[in-house]
Amino acid sequence: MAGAAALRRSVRRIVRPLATATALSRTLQQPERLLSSQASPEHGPRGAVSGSELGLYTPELIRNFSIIAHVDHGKSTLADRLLELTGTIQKGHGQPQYLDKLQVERERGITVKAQTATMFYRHTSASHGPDTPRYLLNLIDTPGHVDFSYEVSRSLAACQGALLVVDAAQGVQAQTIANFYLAFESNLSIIPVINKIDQPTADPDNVKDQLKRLFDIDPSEALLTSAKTGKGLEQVLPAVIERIPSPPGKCDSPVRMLLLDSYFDEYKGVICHVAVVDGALHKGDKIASAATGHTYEVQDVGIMHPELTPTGVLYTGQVGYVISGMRSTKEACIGDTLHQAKITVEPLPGFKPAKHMVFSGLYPADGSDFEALSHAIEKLTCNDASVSLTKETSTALGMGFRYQIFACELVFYIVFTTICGFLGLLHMDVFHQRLEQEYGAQVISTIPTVPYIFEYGDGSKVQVENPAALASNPGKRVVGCWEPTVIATIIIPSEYVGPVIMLCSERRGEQLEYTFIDAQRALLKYRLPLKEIIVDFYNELKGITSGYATFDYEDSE
Ligand SMILES: Nc1nc2c(ncn2[C@@H]2O[C@H](COP(=O)(O)OP(=O)(O)OP(=O)(O)O)[C@@H](O)[C@H]2O)c(=O)[nH]1
Ligand SMILES: [Mg+2]
Repeated sequence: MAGAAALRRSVRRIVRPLATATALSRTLQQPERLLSSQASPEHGPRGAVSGSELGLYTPELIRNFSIIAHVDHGKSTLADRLLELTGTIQKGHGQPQYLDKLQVERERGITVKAQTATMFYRHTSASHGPDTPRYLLNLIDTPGHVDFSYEVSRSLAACQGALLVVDAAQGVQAQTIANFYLAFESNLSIIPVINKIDQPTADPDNVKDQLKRLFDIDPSEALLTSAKTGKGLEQVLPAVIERIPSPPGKCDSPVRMLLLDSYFDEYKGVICHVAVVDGALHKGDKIASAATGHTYEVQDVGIMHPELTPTGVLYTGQVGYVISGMRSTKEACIGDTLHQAKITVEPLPGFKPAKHMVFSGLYPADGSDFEALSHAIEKLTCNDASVSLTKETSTALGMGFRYQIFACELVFYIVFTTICGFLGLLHMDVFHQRLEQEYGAQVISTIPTVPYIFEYGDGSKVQVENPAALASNPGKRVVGCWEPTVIATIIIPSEYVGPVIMLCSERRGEQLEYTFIDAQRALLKYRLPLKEIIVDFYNELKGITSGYATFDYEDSE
């Protein structure tokens, strides 16, 4: 963990000057319809927003922010309240955690996919008098579970700030730390929000101490809220406007945008989520992909308000969607730079590719259904690009994808297996559930394995996910073998430290850190072989700590 001095140096708490004179004068030109939309939500569900209205929101009047936290600390509920407060959705309409749209999210009560929503908000500050400026705010609700931290890091690339939500009763947990550092390393302005203050066991002062001790966050910066009762919520959006910088970017340059996410819609085709960094994107424009060089014509463009809302244009600093006739999500490389066709632009930094931690073979529950399963897997991976697919064949008997070959009067079964790489066990579980619910495919999967790397005497290396894939007689000597390891962060009440240290030692763990984050709770960091944690480590950890442990891990490379 970075030292307090480094943190102090780097944790930026940017208190933005209120809107500049230019921004204010532009705001005053806004039509009355726009100025009044907060009170009477004409930008309600599916409320139309025209391109000329959008054009009034210059970068000084835009704020892009994510909501990040440990699992269940109330991110999606807070997002609901902010959407209601701005009239983007109607209070009491729709389901709680509105942005959790997948069936699997609703059933499990967790977010697995980051979701963007654009809101319009009039900032009523005493310094503005009656001429209160309106702002365009892009909120990204992110998942809290460790398996989906890739979603968080992608979301943060479209933001200049983040609301770091912490449960007032549970305090800082393992993913609070992981997500804080993701935001911190992306140089975002971080606004701490201590949520669930309505709970009888809430102890906001203790949480403030933890934030100070762990992240050097000044206690006076923390906002105290209850997303359930609505208490304290009125401070959130003013803080977003005042403390988060507006997006940088050149309005008069050719369009350049970052491709954040994509999914396939049966009727509309591939829908890309983009953050416009420079210039403006209009319907009918010709754009090109920096990764593939392919060119496309923009057929539809708009914002998520909170559903797809066509505007015909997106301006510098805005986040929205583009439909451009891509036939498959494979053409929409996440992290790619899309830009005006026929010109050369500097590609944006993009993202590190998702790292697959767990591999498992998928078989149809009904052995004859392999084609349907193959089709379902292909379709689902169009909407979850973080799953890797490898087709494997072997001549063992099995229930997998089978074809009969008659030769020399013997019957061989060739087993066709789809080996899928997942970001973690929950990701694997969610993928299975989505296959079943969205595509009606019943699957059986093999016990998850991790990839091993073997090095031969001639210097060549091979990575295998399945021991059977390693040639038994390769004709050269194996001189080295590596297994993947992770850095695990565990937060536990101090009385459980002994059993947890014992568990980590049994699992071949190497202790890296042991500190106390307050009088009652300890933080342990271990380097652990990935193989030791993928099947039952978390269950055992929960068992020996009466459910109190929180656990997060990241690839140790
Ligand atoms: N008492 C109380 N409960 C809350 C509050 N905010 C959220 N909750 C509850 O906490 C639970 C989790 O809320 P979510 O909004 O789904 O949490 P989340 O952080 O989005 O969860 P993930 O996306 O799965 O990480 C739900 O049962 C909410 O009703 C609050 O301020 N007070
Ligand atoms: Mg959520």
